This record gives sequence, structure tokens and C-alpha cells, in this order.
Amino acid sequence: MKELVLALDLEDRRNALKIAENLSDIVDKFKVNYPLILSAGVRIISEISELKPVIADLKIADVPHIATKIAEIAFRNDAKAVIIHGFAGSDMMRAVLNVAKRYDCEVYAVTELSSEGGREFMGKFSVEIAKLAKESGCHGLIAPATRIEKLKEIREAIGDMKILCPGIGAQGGSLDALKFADGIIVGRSVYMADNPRETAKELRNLVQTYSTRP
Ligand code: BMP
Repeated sequence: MKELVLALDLEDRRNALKIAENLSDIVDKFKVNYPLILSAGVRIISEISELKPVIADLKIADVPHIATKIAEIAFRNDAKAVIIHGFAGSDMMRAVLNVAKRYDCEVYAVTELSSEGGREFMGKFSVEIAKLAKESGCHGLIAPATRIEKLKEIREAIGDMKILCPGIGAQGGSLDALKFADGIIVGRSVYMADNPRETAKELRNLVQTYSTRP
């Protein structure tokens, strides 16, 4: 079954929790990023994880011993997965994977950002980054829904490794990303909708239709 991950990019703890509580029966996972963690504190990961598994989107990109510390803090606070930047290289990937293993958690590597700037540098190496992440043992990739051709290329390069795609809706990407991905990450289109619950339900149903296609 394809996954629907909600990006909870809110800065207000109560608001984030309210939305998470309202949508936890519809989405598969929550993703939290710096806006929420820096505003509400790292314990917010733990609070949200009581509702559904949390991916800590810290986009870790540092020397291995620091990357290790960052991942450890996320896992200690009940994150089920962390996101790293693939461009930081295999030594950092392995270091973070070692910590993840101790907590029985997962590591996702960004191949190239879904924004325009993602083309300038990361896009030139994203297929290699994807291959390196697979060789290093990462559990999944974060690849852009905004560039379907690149997504297809990455899928062909990495076989059945898991891919989650951000960039749908507000960034212009379409659900057709699900032809090559195992799930989508959506933020604003849901949490800024007039009726986030109805919007999330509609999205859930659409994701489902891609899950059942041959
Ligand atoms: P939105 O659906 O509101 O555009 O949010 C997308 C989410 O996915 C944000 O949390 C962002 O940090 C994340 N993301 C992204 O947009 N592009 C990437 O390449 C990688 C991401 O993690």
C-alpha cells in the first residue's frame, strides 16, 4: 500500500497537535521539520509519535560524529526515521545508519531538493546519490515529485528501494509521482486547506487508487 505522509510544518505546538490529532486516522505517518522542532522543542516528536510514527526531517548533512549525535537525539525522542542529505556522502550515511540500527529505526536520504535550486547542484548527481544511499543500506529515498523524469530515472537505478516524494500540490508536482514512488509527503495542501480533514481524506483515496493499479 502506498503511503501518505503529512508534513506538519507549523510553528505553533498546540495547532500542530490539533491537526495531528484530527488527521491521525487518515495519514500513515507525520513528518516534522525544523519550523516545528525549533519552535516547540524536540519533545514534540515524542508527543506526535503517540498518534502515528514520526519521520524527523532534520536533513542531516554534517561530519559523521555530529550527524550521529543529531540522529541519536531524534531517535531518543521517539522518531521512527530521520532524513539525511545524501550529498554528505557514504561515511555520514553509515554513521547515521549505525545509530538507527541500535534504535531499530530508518534512514531516508534526499537525492535532490524538489525546489528549483535542486537542479543547480544536487540534480547533477542525484542518481549517483540514490545509488550510494542504496549501497550504504539506507532504507529509503526522498525524491522530487516536481521532476517526474528524474524520478523515473532514480527508480530505474535503484530497483525496489522505497521512495517518498515531496512537492505535490503547493510546489506544482502531481500525484503521477506515485507511478514511481511508494508514497507522498504533503504539507500545505492539507494543513492550509479550508477543511484539512476532507482534503486529507480525498488525498488518501487518490493515493489508494495508485496503490491498486497494476
Ligand atoms: P509542502 O507540501 O507544503 O510543499 O511541503 C513539503 C515538505 O516536504 C516540507 O516539509 C519540505 O521540507 C519537504 N521536502 C520538500 O518539499 N522537498 C524536498 O526535496 C525534500 C523535502 O523534505
